[in-house]
Amino acid sequence: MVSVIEETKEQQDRRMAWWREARFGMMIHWGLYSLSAGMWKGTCVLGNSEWIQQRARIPVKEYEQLAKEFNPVGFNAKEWVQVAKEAGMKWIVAIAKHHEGFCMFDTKFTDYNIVKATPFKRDPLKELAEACREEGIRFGFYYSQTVDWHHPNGVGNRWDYAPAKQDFTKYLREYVKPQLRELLTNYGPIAAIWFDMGTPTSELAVELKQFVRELQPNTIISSRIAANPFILRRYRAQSGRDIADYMSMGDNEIPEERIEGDRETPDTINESWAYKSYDHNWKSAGTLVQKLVTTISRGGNYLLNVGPTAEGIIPEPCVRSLKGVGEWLRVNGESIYGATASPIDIPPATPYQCTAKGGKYYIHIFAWPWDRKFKVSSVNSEVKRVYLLADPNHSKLEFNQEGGDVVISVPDKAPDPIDTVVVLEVNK
Ligand code: JFZ
Repeated sequence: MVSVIEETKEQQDRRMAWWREARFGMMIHWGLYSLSAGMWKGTCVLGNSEWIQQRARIPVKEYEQLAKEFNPVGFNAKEWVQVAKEAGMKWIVAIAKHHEGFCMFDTKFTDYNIVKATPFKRDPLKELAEACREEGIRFGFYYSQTVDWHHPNGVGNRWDYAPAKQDFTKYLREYVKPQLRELLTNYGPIAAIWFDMGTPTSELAVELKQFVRELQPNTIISSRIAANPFILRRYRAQSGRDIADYMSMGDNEIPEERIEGDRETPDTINESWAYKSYDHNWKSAGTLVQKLVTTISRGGNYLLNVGPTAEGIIPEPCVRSLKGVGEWLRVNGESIYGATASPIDIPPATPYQCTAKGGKYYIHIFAWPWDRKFKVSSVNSEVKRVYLLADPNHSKLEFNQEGGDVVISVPDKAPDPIDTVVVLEVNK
């Protein structure tokens, strides 16, 4: 049994402080699958486009040919970081290696990488890490530590390799760990590592965590280092929470109610993580703001994904929606950054959410009352003052509190139809 570097709660709280303040981050799914974009030999392949090799059982020899065509001349790390910054996002998690096994960084441990195998010959992870540092955005990466459809000892490719002949421990110790040493040595401070789909044994998961801690003690690790959400769901197996720094929800999963502890919801803007040429089901800025607020109101961070094209362009509908989220956050960011889960009970399907910080309850109104009277229930503190967050003068709104019910006199029209924030200053 590998011994783990023990850490006190105070030490972990110090390490998690930026993450608990940040609340809203960007994930970037980009790889050879961005070139196939959900199509193979002219046929649509259903599901997440980053899963196309598995969905279409594409032999490695065939799939590898994509690298020869991958040349994202439109890629500009500064522009991507600017999109995140203007959206109000505080950290970026970019794909280093996804299940396809193709490495989006310069590595000595395989030639199946963007510098050696493509006409592009640049290291986008290096450029993104640099651009993030310049803009004060924290940088992290996604690394598929178990599922690898290219590597002979990786998990998941049963159409080229016979599982019985595969040696996962050899793959982890002679390939994964050496690559993690490159990633945790050559790209500056790594704020977070997003492992995925779990590690076959908790011993190996602990070994991996120990290895990361030795190289970068402050890096934040998600529960998908140990837990495979699919298996987790079926067998209620160990959650990986004890090995990791926070619990990763399932994809696009926002909990129905408030849950204690550090957790994160990864979400897509359309219905695929990677670029999918025919998936135009883009979420609007309004929908994204309400999902962000609801996630935080229930105790989580919101990690929102973009899937750039093979040319290196973030699709315009994504940029537009993210711009709208940024505009809302420039007015209402106080109710999000560093805010905690709702201190008041909010039954599901209630047209408002609540976040809290420093003796203030931020009531996020998604549906404005027709009668200028807005009621908030289960307010478990005495309310001293009520005002609109967007009102620079914070002029007080009339209200009446009877027990836990607070009825507020609000303006005729909603100052913000997406989410108007009314602040309740309460006695602690
Ligand atoms: C995984 C990846 O397979 C997928 O390609 C993407 O990278 C996503 C962020 O993570 O997919 C999952 C992982 C977990 C669940 C669903 C999809 N889950 O818990 O339901």
